[in-house]
Amino acid sequence: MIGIARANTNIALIKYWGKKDKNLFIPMNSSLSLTLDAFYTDTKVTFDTTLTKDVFYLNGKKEENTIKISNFLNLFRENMDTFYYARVESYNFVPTAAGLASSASAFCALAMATNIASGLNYDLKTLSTFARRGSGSATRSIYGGFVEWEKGYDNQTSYAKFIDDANWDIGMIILVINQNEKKISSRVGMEHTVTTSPFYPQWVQSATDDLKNIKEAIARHDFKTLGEITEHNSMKMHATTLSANPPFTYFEPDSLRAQNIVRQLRSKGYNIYMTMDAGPNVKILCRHSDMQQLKRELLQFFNDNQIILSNVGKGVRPLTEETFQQSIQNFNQNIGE
Ligand code: 2P0
Repeated sequence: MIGIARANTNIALIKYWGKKDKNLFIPMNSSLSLTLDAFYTDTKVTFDTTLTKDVFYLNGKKEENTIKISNFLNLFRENMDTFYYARVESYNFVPTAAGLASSASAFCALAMATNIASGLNYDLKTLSTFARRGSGSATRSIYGGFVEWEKGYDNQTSYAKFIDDANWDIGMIILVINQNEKKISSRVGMEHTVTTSPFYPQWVQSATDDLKNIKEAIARHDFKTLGEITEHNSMKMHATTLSANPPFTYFEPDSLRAQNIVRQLRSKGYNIYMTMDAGPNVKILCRHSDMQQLKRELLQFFNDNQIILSNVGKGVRPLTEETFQQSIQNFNQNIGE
């Protein structure tokens, strides 16, 4: 009746941008991501016969609104013989300064913890279809390294596929531009784009071609092509927001400044490429062996706390009670600093 899990977050290199089915979270196009080691969520789920409603503690604090969590738990409860309410305790190790969304790691960790607590014990492929229904990007946090989310056409066929462990000198640097909450959530932004941008059909076609080409580049460990496709795909996604009606953008003045710095460093010979999501931060895909030197270069333009280095992360995994308790201690110590 107890399950504990850790899931890392992921950054899409081929973006998920648009839903075909809003209820089932079936995307318009398949996507591909890199799982990151630096950010993760630890979650414990306890089904408890003494509870009269679901309770949710986030980072040690009781949350009043449990609707999203309860709806998600119901997906599992529909398949259980007996209905139990649950206590969900979740810790997000996504530095507050990072300004990154944590829904990918959050729903993936919740999916695995609930899977264990319920005794349903679905395999990873099926588990990814559950994670998907919390948040689309959570589908891909099931595995480590490079992961594809195969768009599929119904609940069973839209799932995560492991592509490659990315163990060939790959790293990512997150440049924190702004940690404020984004004005237009990705959920709202993508729907507005699907319904109003005349470029949207081209996006779907182009992302499909990019996915095929990036998988070939990954298979032959061709970092340059991997990076070029990543950067171009991100810019194309952002071009659909500028062509929506009314238009909008996630770029901020400092995002453009960061983009120019990336181009400048590239012209100095660094093998680096950028990608951006539904927010102002810029993520740099780089060689792992260049990360420290790149950090020194970036410190000329950014503060130390704006530069986060990340290794490649692992897939979702169970945690012991002991590790979970240690994790809470670490969390509380970091808050106290
Ligand atoms: C991605 N993003 O592939 C894309 C690129 C943002 C830009 O997935 O509505 O929080 O919960 O399925 O997963 C962020 O959107 O959206 C996202 P929902 P989600 O990473």
